[in-house]
Amino acid sequence: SVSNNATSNLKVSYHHNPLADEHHFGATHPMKPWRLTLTNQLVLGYGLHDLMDMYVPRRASDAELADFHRDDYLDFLKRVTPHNTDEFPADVITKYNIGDDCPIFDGLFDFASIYTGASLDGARKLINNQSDIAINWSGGLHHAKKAEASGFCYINDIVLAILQLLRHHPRVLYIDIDVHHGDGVEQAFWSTDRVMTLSFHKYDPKEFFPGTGGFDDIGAGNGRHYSLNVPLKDGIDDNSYFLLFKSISEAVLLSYRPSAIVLQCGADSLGCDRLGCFNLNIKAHGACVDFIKSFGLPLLVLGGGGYTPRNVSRLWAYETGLCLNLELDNELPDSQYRAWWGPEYKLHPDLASSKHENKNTRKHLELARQKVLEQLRYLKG
Ligand code: VJV
Ligand code: CA
Ligand code: ZN
Repeated sequence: SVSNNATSNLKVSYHHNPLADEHHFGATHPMKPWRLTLTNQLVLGYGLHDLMDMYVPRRASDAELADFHRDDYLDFLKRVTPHNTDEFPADVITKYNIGDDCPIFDGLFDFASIYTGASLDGARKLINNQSDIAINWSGGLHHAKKAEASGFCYINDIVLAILQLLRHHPRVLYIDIDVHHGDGVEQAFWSTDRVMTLSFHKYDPKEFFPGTGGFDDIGAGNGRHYSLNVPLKDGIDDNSYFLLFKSISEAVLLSYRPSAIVLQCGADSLGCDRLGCFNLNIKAHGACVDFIKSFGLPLLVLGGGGYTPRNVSRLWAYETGLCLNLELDNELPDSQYRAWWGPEYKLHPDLASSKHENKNTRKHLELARQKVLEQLRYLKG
């Protein structure tokens, strides 16, 4: 069912604790951890598990979480349950931004320590040179702040993984292709030049979450010019996205010269996503991952958003294949969950025919590119 294009001598590791899949944000909440079960079904169905090191990582410890998050916030997350939420003062619930986007659900702290443990495990394998590419589809929760939940994210596994990488790497590049701005990661490294953050996202401060990530979001102090943003409009298509991504990320890699890369692969930038508004097909999203992989640097590949589970699982299985230098067969493998991918049962359905018209003019895209390249002229060293 798979065809090998090149002899892959890359060591790829896959970090997943299936207990993550069992958590529920609420019946109609768009974030569905069981999309990870669908992803794993395809990964196993295509036989990819035989080609990678498969790990079931331990939970992140309290001390590990405290490397970024504030103790009072961690204590709160650890103690709060759907049954005792009322016992906490309303201003505490508000302060930590608990609500419709970030509800209190059963096993919330467990869920957060599980997905974070997997990102930290991936970072460790990269540091020890046991992996060239480490994958954690349950991670990539880029909105969480030091002492606040935000946009379905409670613990920022990305920030914690980058902090680990910084113990061994002088410069880490963070790239975020989720349709939302990677604000939590940007904010955490706002004033350092040891992490460069680059996010591509839909930008409309009044209409689209989180409202940050304009051209002029560039960092401050030592980190000035080390936060890069590519604000986009509705409906961007495969060609314009990939060409823009390629030219910007290539320039960034050549100027910044990181020694490790963290790539957040949010699947909500695909066409037909329940919350997204882009028009990307799986191959174009994957081409971005493949392009970053071609630089041959230690690479931590993370999940993120993605609200149409059948397509999230298609994308992440396909991208797992790309990490292994494989181009997966368009015919989906058999599995007990097969009905989810009907009626076509293909890996590559047409996702571009969605309801979002392309509002990105060539002029806007060229401006976006110019604005980022301009920042690179200021880099030190
Ligand atoms: O747009 C917002 C904030 C509001 C206030 C809260 N209401 C529920 C929605 C509007 C202004 N939040 C965004 C958050 C998006 C988070 C994306 C996360 C990631 O992909 O970047 C990384 C994992 C938003 N968009 C849509 C919703 N919230 C939404 C939340 C719900 C919902 C339907 C839509 C929460 C509960 C339920 N339905 C039942
Ligand atoms: Ca993004
Ligand atoms: Zn998102």
